[in-house]
Amino acid sequence: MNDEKIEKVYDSSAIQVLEGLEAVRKRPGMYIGTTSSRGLHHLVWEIVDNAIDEALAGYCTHIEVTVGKDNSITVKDDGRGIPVDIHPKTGKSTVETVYTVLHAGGKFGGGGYKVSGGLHGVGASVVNALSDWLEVKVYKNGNVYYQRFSKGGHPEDNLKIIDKCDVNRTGTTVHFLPDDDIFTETTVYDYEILKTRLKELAFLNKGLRISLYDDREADKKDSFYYEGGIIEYVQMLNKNKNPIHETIVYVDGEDKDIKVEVAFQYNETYNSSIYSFVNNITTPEGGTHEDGVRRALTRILNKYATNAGLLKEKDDPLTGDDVREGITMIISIKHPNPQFEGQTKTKLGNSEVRTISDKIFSEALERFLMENPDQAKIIIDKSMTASRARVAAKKARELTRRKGDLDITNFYGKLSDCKSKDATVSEIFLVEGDSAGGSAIKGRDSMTQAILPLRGKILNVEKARLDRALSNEEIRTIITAFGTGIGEEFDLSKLRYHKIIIMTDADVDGSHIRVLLLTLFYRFFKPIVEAGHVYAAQPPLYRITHGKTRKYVLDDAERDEYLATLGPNVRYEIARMKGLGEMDAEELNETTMDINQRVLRKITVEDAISADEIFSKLMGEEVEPRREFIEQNATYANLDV
Ligand code: 1YM
Repeated sequence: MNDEKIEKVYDSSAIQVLEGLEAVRKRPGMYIGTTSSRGLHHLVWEIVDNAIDEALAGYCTHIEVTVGKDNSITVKDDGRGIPVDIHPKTGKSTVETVYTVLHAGGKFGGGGYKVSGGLHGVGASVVNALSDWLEVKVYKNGNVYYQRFSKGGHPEDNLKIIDKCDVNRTGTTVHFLPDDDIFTETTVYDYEILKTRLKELAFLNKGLRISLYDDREADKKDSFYYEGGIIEYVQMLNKNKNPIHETIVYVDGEDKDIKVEVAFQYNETYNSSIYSFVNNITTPEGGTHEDGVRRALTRILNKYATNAGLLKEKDDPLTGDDVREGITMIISIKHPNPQFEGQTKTKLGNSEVRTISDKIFSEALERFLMENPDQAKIIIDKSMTASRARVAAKKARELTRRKGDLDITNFYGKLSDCKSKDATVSEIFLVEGDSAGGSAIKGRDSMTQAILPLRGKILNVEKARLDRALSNEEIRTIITAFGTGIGEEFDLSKLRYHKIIIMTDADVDGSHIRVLLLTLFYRFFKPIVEAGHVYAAQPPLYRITHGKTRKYVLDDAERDEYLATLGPNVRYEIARMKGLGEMDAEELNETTMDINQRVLRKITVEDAISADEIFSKLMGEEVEPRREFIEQNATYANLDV
């Protein structure tokens, strides 16, 4: 009785704090975006961000992340340790304040800005709110300080000294278990997701060691340390792309508290792979940091080429596309107050950054070109070849655009279009082989389903420039059918089918064709993939017949699951399905095309850098990386990143 009264009287501030965390538990999506697997991993990034900030401040050299047997997460750093003194505003230790007050992050403690932080950079208290329990240990002043919170961030006790340690030892260790009342979909951590991002963070923060351990599996660990930072990042990305000059150009500068780092190197391919980051967060939509660097690249290469007499007066100036052909570039800036805009809030808006990144990059680039005339010439030659090819491609493109020049009879002979002109309900099936194509035409719903049988080989566009791609019959047909145009004229709103469905056999040839098509889409129609219009049909592997019922299942697991539901006395028959070409129209419709029964797999590009790496590995010149990849990913499932 008495106890209860005391608590109510003097602990009202604590109650307010807990209400704050309660709000996070009520609407977790507001704070971490989603409670799916992505949200679960987001908890790790929030804690790692605080350790990265400590590294950026110059105090932390090693961050260790461990996945526990119970899928708990431990993040450990060797920084200064979160301050343990009483915080003037809350009357609690700073540790407790950081872990129980919403948005506590950089507002507390002295000086230094918080530069890292994800899209929902909301900090440690949110992780605490969404955890079953969370423990913080701080090594500082020769003491080990400890505090534990449970069920949504309730402190079990005050911050206490539990042990002594070497006076020179400092750091913070946070251990937490995500709450399965919140993460109802999954509480299992994916090692590969953690590994990919931690590796990226190590590339972006040179000299910082980041280690990952997995207690769920013996000897599973990785450690990342890049002395050269983004230089080594470019080196890795270009590994399978045959660089055409020796030096990876590196630029590092700072102006008005904004740090700009750029690294690039040209390779033999015809693609441009430019990846930009702000405060360690990827900015796939680009923004002012990218604009400044691109602008400077075009201007300086034109200036140098003209002065060096490589580009003559009669020549067209090099365009942005020309100078970006075959470039691999990382742009990483650190900004104390970034403003994000764009559809997915991943585009940097701060206008002052355009001038700053232009200035820092152009001065360094000019110096590099002056000091390395041999490499400068290689780069200018590459851009000038691109320029000539662009003119040729324009002519070829006009062929696909101007109906008069396209072999219409041939085109319509190939495409069996659907009757509907409403793109949102229209689908196009790209079908491997003529005989499957024939069955698909008979088995389709002609109102909404168009069929394009693919006869010839699809050209590998990883090894061909736009002009050559456009001379390929199959590719021209696909472009014409899609309706969007290509290159500078590409217009997503003109897409004639909102579902593009790749229908190939479940064998090696089938996956080869699928990879070729995906490479084509990824390199030439990326927005179509990004907008989620591309699917892979999944023909079933088995047909199970019992009585009058026919059931199609995708794989062994689904077969076993279904058979288990039949009971012991049911007589059934299992047939392994043939290739697409051997199915008749009815079978094909029933199993792969009927919108009420079929299973489609959406192809997404979650992570452009991984996709780029995978395509260059799979489709590039080098045979060894391709063999390695195929051996490691025999089922190809991983490409659906
Ligand atoms: C495993 C997670 O949180 N490390 C960490 C956090 C902080 C500091 C050091 C720190 C910051 C400052 C001064 C400062 C934080 N401190 C605060 C706050 N690792 C992890 N390491 N001294 C230590 O920013 O001035 C928030 S995070 F607010 F207390 F300063």
